[in-house]
Amino acid sequence: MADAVTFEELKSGADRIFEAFGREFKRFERFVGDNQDAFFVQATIKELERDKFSLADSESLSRELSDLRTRFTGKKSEWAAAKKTVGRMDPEERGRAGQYLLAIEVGMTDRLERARINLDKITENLRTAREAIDVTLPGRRPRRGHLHPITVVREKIEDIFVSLGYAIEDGREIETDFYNFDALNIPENHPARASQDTFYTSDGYALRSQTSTVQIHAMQRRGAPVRMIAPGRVFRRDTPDPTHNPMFFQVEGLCVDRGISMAHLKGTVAEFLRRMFGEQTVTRFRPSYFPFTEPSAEFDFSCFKCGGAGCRICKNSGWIELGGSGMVHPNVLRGAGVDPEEFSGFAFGLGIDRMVGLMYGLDDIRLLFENDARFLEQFD
Ligand code: FA5
Repeated sequence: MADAVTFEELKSGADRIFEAFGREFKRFERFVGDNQDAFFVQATIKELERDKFSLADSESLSRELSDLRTRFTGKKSEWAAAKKTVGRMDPEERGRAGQYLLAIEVGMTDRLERARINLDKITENLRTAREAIDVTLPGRRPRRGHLHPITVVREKIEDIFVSLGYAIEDGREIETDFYNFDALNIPENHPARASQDTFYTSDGYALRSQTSTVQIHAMQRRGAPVRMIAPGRVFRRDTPDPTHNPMFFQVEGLCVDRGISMAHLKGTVAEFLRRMFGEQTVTRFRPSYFPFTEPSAEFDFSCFKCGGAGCRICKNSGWIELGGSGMVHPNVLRGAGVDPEEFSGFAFGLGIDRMVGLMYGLDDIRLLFENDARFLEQFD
């Protein structure tokens, strides 16, 4: 059995704890007040506002107050230990000791509780004040977004072709080798696969390297005749530079019907470019090669800036290269279920990003995908 404790010993221990409490509680004293009194809370808030006391201050004080309560009156506190010593006192002293301790304890808990209630009210008030809306203030104007320049140009292209009677097809960005290459007359080991090398998934799919894949889907689904354009994202293993991105946008066009000839192709592309860049625009075709068209041609248009005289945009040539085109190869028609004896068609494809670059005078198309608001906001 531990040594007996005298009343004097217990009293001096309790007094010491109470004094320590008094020192630490000093900073909360101003919150004690009379907890029934709303005026006290309002007056204290006014006073606190003068001291630039914020909601965050009030919240952190509440936490500190709760810590103080635990430290001084909690189960593991020195105070709780002191109370236990009453049991080790002479039974005759216990009553006096109990009363003494109770008086001090009430002195602590009563002040802690009043300060807590008032601090809670103050926190609540400050929170309401912060969330209050001053209806007399002018409204904050919402910032309106705007379309990305690629979307603006894509929509313009779509409008023109819709007015020429074309449907708009949504392609898929992940394709099988069949749609990306085989169906476009690019068998395995054909050198054209290398120039359009793309990204592959581990389970045999590829990110499409051109929108020409949609030609096949469109013919398989709609049969012939068909007239459609397919704008969309394509991917290539190209190293980024001012005119190349590994991800960019193309628009594919396809027209299949009875008796379609190269003349229809030239007329359609020329009309599209006139509507896009103005009546005076001249188009030219140069022989080229694509595995899925025969004959094939690349097309250029007269520079919209200098009208063909030569300038920085057209690199003094007077012409701007835009895309590839040709008559759909009979193998492609056949592979997509269209009889090449009955139908013929033309197709063309162009890159939107470079067109946007030319139209907006960008010297680097990589800027289009850097997501820098300072750059994009210029196209509002
Ligand atoms: C093609 O992709 C063919 N599918 C076009 C076609 C369609 C021919 C239908 C015949 C019939 P080409 O690889 O040349 O062609 O690409 C077309 C356009 O995409 C280019 O003129 C260029 O504007 C754009 N382009 C190509 N690579 C990039 C790149 N890395 N970054 C940005 N634009 C690119």
